[in-house]
Amino acid sequence: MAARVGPGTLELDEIRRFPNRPVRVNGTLYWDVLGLYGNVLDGLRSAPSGLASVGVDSWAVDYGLLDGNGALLGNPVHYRDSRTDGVMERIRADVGDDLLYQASGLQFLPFNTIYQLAADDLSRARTLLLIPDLIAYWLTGEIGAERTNASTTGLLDVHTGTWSGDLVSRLGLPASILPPLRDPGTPIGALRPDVAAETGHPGLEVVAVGSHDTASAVAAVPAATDRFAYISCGTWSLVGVELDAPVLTEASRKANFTNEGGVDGTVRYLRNVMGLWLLQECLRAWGDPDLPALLAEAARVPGLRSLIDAGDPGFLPPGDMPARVAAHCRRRGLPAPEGRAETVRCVLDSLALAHRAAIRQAAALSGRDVDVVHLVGGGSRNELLCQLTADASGLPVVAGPVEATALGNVLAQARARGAAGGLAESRALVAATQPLRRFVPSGDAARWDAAAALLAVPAP
Ligand code: LRH
Repeated sequence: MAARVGPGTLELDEIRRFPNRPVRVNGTLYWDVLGLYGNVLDGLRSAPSGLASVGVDSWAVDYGLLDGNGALLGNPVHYRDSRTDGVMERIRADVGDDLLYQASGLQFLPFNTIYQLAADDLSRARTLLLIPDLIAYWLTGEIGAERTNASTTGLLDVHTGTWSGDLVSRLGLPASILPPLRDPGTPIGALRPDVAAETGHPGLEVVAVGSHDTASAVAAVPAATDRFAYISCGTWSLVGVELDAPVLTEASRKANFTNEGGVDGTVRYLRNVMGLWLLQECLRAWGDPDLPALLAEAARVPGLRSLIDAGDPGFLPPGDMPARVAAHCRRRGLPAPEGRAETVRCVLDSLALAHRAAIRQAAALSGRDVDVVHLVGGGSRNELLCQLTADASGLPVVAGPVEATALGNVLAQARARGAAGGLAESRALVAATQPLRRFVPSGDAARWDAAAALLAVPAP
């Protein structure tokens, strides 16, 4: 994305879009990280000249390891790979939930970096770089760990914002592989001369942004006050509130809420909800049918009939999602969806219910009042999901911007150059310049309450 940012101006121009397809090799699921980097270079090559700076963000938790010469050791493994099966349970039993949560503030997800590292061979590793830091390293030659993304590893101390020596030693990890931390808005370095020559951007500076995509997305939520919940909705739905301080209570730990780092030292207090992954995997299983037509059909199907608990870890790995959705319904004694439209409706109703639960719990556990839900990211294009989320939560949903992550990324760069104001001003700029849609609850609260009560009982 190329952007133009200034007083009253915030424009994005899509330069290059490419798929990010995991590849299974010898039973392990990898990211094609060189393919991604090649596309980044192609994107830069197609970008207009005269850019002020560039920032890198990506999904969280995954990493590459470098050897002593700075070469990549093996291909980064996908967080949905099965190598972490059982690892989190073992570490939780060894170290204790209380210590893990009090130190890192992170929700328990089996793919958090700490559990991946425990399943990895670190014998030749000299440096650990999360994916955006790896791309920034290849672009500039500079090593570092951007803080918002580092907060998703499980190794960052939620109180100090520095690597937790305590956790690192308890887990027997080599502290020396953890790079120096850096904040969004700080310069990383200029493009390496060979990269500059190859892409045609001599001297272009790479600036640290909220390199966790969700941190950038939340920074671009067009909220006018602090009484908002957000749903950063794409492959995942990241649902929560923005706070000044972490919530580390036992109730919060048991509800599996996370305290991730946001830009400007804010806390992203949220839960990972399975998200549109459920739908994406259905579409993949069906050979990628026309989505708008399918959503229109799903909107006409009777709602709240077939329901799943979108938080069930059984939905994490790839593979035949329609069958897993149907089996889950049957286990609950609910009618299994028949056909594609019913399956899509089941997924979206269930996601809306998971959104509702996370919004209400985030508000209750943090004490933050919420009077509006901002749904940003690709999912904000899905009108049916936006309406169902308004209906389920009983709150107005403001949908958009679709490209919240890219906007948060460029706003962090603009702020570093004095071309944009602080978080509140940046949000006002997003609200004033980006197309947004408002969905109001349709007043069917009793049906949603009944459905929520039904799902509150765990599936057998
Ligand atoms: C969303 C996201 C999310 C993480 C997951 C691994 O893209 O970064 O915040 O939990 O990917």
